[in-house]
Amino acid sequence: MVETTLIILKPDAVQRQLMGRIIARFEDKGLQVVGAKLMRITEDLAGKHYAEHEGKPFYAGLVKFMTSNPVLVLAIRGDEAIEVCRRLLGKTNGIEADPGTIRGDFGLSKGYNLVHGSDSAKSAKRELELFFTKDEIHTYEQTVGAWITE
Ligand code: YYY
Ligand code: MG
Repeated sequence: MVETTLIILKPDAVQRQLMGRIIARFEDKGLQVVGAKLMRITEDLAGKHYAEHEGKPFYAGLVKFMTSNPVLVLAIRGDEAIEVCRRLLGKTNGIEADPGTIRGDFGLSKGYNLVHGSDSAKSAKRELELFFTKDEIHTYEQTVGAWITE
């Protein structure tokens, strides 16, 4: 099923100039970028986005990190995009993430782990609505798509 998911290239990815290489991972896989925005996340938005983690020991540091510098927010579309993107990201902790994944290839940290990806259809819908208006998500035909999914 074709899905759209929210990906955030976190402040460490922007600072480390890894944006192009990380976007290439999704494009190489055959997924389509349908929304993109460089922005500064406010404390309010970070709180809404990470509401499920409120009260956990890492929460304050996480909000501080996510609001500390600009991020690149992406809407990514494709067949089973939510699950496929989560697998492309790898495990939360860069030390445990498999080589070949974004977190496994570029980081050694749990907190500074470069990318966020929605973890379910429900999360994807909620998070896309937090970061994008409807007219910021672009549907466009990609003719090469016929050669990626049968
Ligand atoms: O979905 P994912 O990003 O892989 O992990 P979550 O468990 O949802 O945690 C969100 C975010 O919080 C994670 O990407 C890094 C940070 N974090 C942390 O700093 N320390 C932890 N013990 C757990 C998560
Ligand atoms: Mg999560």
